[in-house]
This record gives sequence, structure tokens and C-alpha cells, in this order.
Amino acid sequence: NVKKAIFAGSFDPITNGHLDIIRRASKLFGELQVGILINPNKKALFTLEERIRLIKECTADLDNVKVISFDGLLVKYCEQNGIDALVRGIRSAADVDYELQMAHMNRELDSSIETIFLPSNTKFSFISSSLIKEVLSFGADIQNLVPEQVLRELKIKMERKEI
Ligand code: COD
Repeated sequence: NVKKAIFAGSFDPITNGHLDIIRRASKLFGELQVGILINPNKKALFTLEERIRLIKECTADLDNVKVISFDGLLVKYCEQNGIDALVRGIRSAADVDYELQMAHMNRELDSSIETIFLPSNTKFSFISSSLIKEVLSFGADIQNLVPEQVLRELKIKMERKEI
């Protein structure tokens, strides 16, 4: 009985914090899907195709990691795809409030799916995709905070004045 989990998010773009959770969660489950949310109301910096490609490149060495995208309810996707658990990263007390609210709602919607919280790696606990984009737009050096491929593509977007 191979347990399947999903780590869902917007990943705009994927950071070293996300990647650390993916690596650790991939050791806990038989299969880990990284699920990219399609949110038509939110203007993303990276297109869905770019986000899928970047996450695939960064996780190419992890055999049991699959990158997918979905829209609609997360628990519905899980039900339809035989997924047992939702993996979430916790950076701070502020994350706990928000994450617990989502976990309770998801449990209300489907009581068979468990939410598993992993504490972030201490050295990545202050990283978020939005702060990365903000400090980069002011010229900060973020090379320790995102994977190499992401850094390269962020710089291209900077040069094109998209950030
Ligand atoms: N270190 C560790 N973990 C991190 C870090 C870091 N530096 N940064 C982010 N994370 C974790 C987050 O805590 C989160 O667990 C995950 O990475 C993804 O983060 P984001 O910010 O990319 O994505 P979110 O939190 O906006 O994703 C929200 C969902 C897409 C999961 C949610 O909106 C959803 O399920 N949407 C589908 C519709 C639905 O079912 N809604 C009902 C929800 S109750």
C-alpha cells in the first residue's frame, strides 16, 4: 500500500524553502505530487508552463516526485487521484493559523485525507516567493534563496522589466 501525497501551492516561483519540503516529503511517501494551482484571478509572474518546467528541472533527481497542475478544489483532485495526504510547510506561528484553518476546512470537505505539516528548514524559514520578487526588484542578491535555474529566469524577467 504505497501512500501518495501532494504538496500544493502557487510556486511563483519555486524557492529553496519549497524545494527543501519536497525533498523531505518525498522520503516519507511512496509518491509525492507537486501540484501547481491555476488561479485565474491572480496575475502570476511565471506562466503555468514555466512553473511546471522549473519544478521538473529542480526535482529531476527525485524518482517518486511528479509535477502536475490543477484547478478547483484540492480535496476533489485528491479523491479523483487516490491521494492520501496533503503536505504543507510551516515557517512561523503566522503560518500555523492560516494552515490550520485550511486543514480543518479540507478535513470537513473530505475526512479521509490527512494534512501533514513539516517545519521549514531554519535557514529557509523567512523565504516566500513574494518577498523574493520584492527584494530582487530592488536589486538584492538572492542567490542563496532560490535554485540556480530560477535565479537565471528571474534575472531574464528583470531585464525585460516584468518584475
Ligand atoms: N519553507 C517551507 N515551506 C514553505 C516556504 C519555505 N520558505 N515557503 C512556502 N512554503 C510552503 C507553504 O507554507 C505552503 O505549505 C506551500 O509551501 C505552498 O506555498 P505557496 O505560497 O506557493 O502556496 P499557497 O499556500 O498559496 O497554496 C494554497 C493552495 C493552492 C494549496 C490552496 O489555495 C488550495 O488548496 N487551493 C485550491 C482550492 C481549494 O481547495 N481551496 C480550499 C482550501 S481549504
